[in-house]
Amino acid sequence: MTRKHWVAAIAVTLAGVVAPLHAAAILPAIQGTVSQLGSGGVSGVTLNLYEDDGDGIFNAGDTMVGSAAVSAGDGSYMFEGLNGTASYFVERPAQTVGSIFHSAQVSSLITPGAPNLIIDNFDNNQGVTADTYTPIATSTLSDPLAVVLGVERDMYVRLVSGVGQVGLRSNAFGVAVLQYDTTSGVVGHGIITWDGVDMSASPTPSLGLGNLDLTQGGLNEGIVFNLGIDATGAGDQLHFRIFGDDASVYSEGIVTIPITDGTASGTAYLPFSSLVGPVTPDSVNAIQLIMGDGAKSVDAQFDQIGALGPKTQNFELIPEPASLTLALSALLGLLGLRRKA
Ligand SMILES: [Ca+2]
Ligand SMILES: [Ca+2]
Ligand SMILES: [Ca+2]
Repeated sequence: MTRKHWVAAIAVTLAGVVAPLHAAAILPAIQGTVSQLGSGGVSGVTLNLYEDDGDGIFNAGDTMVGSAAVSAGDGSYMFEGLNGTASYFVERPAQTVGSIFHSAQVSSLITPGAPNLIIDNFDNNQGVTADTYTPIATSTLSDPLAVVLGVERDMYVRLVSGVGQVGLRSNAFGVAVLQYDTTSGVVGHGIITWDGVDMSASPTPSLGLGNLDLTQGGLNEGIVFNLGIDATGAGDQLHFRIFGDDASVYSEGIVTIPITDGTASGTAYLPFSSLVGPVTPDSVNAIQLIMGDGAKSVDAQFDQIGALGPKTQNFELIPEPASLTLALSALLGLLGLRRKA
């Protein structure tokens, strides 16, 4: 084994060190730990965050975001409240730590708004329309090839008042979004349910998600929505519900839909800590998204919905060549002794 291989082997082992748990981050977030070969977390290390200019490469076009972070006593750091549609690099600039100089290290491209667990990305065709003559309409679609939690998406729409239509359509124009709209003067109500394969779009969900852990063992701390509504729907809210072992008991969080040109170009985050009710996100058997109460002539779009947590980026301080040679000499010396034994 060459010297280089020894260094690689040691680095791989230490990269498996898990970052300590923190208080819930303001999502989207990037967190991690700065550690050193042979010891634990290192405090006082400066880290910079750069937003990529869109080429995916760390270069002069990228913009430093905010002020630098400094690793805490346990070596941890965090950048939070980031832009969910942007991608970033974390740079540990060249600096002297203790009495040892370390040249710069830069992370790979990180997209902190990307979900770890996708509930739905609405990339298959499904649609349902209620009108004055048929005020309630439903649709249920099982699709093992689609990215839909529990394989099946159930749609329910109801025309509450007015003369016209209420519709829910997924991937209607060859664009992988969910479209919710009501015609002029119509108040409507829409419910999307993910409750496993029950072939029923009843507003009362079945409980078929198999005690799903939306947190993925603590990795995720909330739900990310990519969505938007046009100005006539200003103030319209989305209700997100999770159910456990009882179809009449849920926890709920409310998201105000960002105003866009009506496309899903906005983002919103719902921390699990803001859900109100007895159902916890680590054991979920049904999920519902409820929209449309109140506003008239709504034109809203929803893109990917999923669970996310802070992305982790750890740094390991590697000794510079002068001190590296010393460390390797010591290691190879040990190896030599072992071989003789
Ligand atoms: Ca760049
Ligand atoms: Ca279902
Ligand atoms: Ca159902």
